Amino acid sequence: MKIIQNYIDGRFVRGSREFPDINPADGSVVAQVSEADRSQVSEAVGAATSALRGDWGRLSIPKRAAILQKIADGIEGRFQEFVAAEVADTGKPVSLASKIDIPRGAANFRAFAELIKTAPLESYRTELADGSAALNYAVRKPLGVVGIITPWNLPLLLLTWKVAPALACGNCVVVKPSEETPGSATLLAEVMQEAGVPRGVFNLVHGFGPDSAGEFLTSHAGVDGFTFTGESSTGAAIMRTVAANVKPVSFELGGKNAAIVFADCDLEETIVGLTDAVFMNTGQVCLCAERIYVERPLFERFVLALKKKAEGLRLGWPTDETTTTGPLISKNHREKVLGYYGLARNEGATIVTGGGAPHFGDGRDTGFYVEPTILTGLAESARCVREEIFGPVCHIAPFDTEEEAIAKANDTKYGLAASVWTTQLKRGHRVAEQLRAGITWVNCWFLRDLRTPFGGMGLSGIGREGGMHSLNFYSELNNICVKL
Ligand code: NAD
Ligand code: 6OD
Repeated sequence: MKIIQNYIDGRFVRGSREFPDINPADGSVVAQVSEADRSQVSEAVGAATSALRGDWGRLSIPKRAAILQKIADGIEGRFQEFVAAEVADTGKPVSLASKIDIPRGAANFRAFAELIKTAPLESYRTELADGSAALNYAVRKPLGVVGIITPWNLPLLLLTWKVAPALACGNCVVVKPSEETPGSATLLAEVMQEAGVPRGVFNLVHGFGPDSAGEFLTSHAGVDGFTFTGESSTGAAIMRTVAANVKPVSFELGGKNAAIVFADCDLEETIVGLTDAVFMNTGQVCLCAERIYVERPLFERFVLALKKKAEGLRLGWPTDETTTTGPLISKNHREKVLGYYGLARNEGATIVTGGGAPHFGDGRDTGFYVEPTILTGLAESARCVREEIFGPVCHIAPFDTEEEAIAKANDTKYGLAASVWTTQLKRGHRVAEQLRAGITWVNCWFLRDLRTPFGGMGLSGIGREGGMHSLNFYSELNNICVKL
């Protein structure tokens, strides 16, 4: 059986224990994963620290950018291997991994290779009372050793979203991917080696969170800053741990995202967009819309149209090109999502479609599939309307006024993403500005420009990444003041 190893100081190494990497499509074991113990995590931090003191931190920006481009070339050169690793670990359809996950893995490196070359820095001429002056200017230094902890839903996309800007800024990293999805991160380590990234610059440790590689990393005083994507409750736990060493954090956390659909929308475009927004990646994208508010005159038509789309999704083997919807990530997550389907019934929901688990009569029955599900009729106070489910499910409710829709959309402790669907230009802008979300899309969803700020309010996160926001998080800006 294949052993997925850690990558520390430029070498692939076994850990002290192994755990299985499970294929969610049928529950089979893909590989054994070597779990890094506390001393190996420490070794990884030590290797990163030495590399930082070596040439990497001082490498010129054009040279660093060229290495980032080589990493992107490496991902593209081994595209099918990355797709296969992602599909085996997550169960996501091969079409999705090929269209979104792996291309974005390469694009993240290309984007930050370009951005770092043109990143502006502040400077001020300061006029003094005696008629003389001083020149203040900022210089960008690496933050240092960066700890990167990522989830399972978009493994390569989310990991490279952090590794690329961190390396662009001259940092060295210790990365801990989700225990559910170790494959693409390990392939990336191979690409790093092939691209000539010096040893110690990129280190990879496998394992779990508490009392494992995740916590060993966050409690290590030698790490200069942490960036994390995952559940809000995990973010809170990490924050408690890193507080002991007073380290900066950047957190991209959960969401309970709303979509507002006005009766004047282009219905066909809206249904296509929201089918993606609800069901893409089996609803396991932090930006997915789990609450849809539809203006009353359109409500019945909208529900029927989305139902038709949901029932047209093809739940299949992830490796089948025609599959649109794969399994959930794990047995535990399937139990959680099915638990919410049961709760929705108890809370008085009408199940418009779905609400259970499919039966295939083949190997997929030992996988972690659930039915795409649409709910209506719940009170805004229902747990299914308030809590992040992270599955292929949404609740649709009618509204009568713009103000009511905005108030309902904003009535959440989260604040990650929202979307507005209307053909009235002014209304689109007006509503978008009032929504409490890190990103609001108008007549689209998950359309990304990597230069823009990305992050969440409230329980959805701390800080912003993307473009200059990433470069600033992964840098220390030193101000130099010269008396002229
Ligand atoms: P998770 O929080 O369970 O795990 C994420 C990572 O944290 C994993 O690598 C895990 O091993 C590690 N971890 C867990 N406990 C830890 C601890 N105490 N110390 C250190 N590390 C620890 O999240 P998940 O289930 O993998 O992902 C799903 C969640 O992620 C959802 O809530 C989703 O909304 C969120 N998410 C948010 C974004 C965003 O950009 N805002 C993107 C993707 C996913
Ligand atoms: O597109 C991105 O940069 C990003 N961070 C997406 C997050 C998706 C959450 O599952």
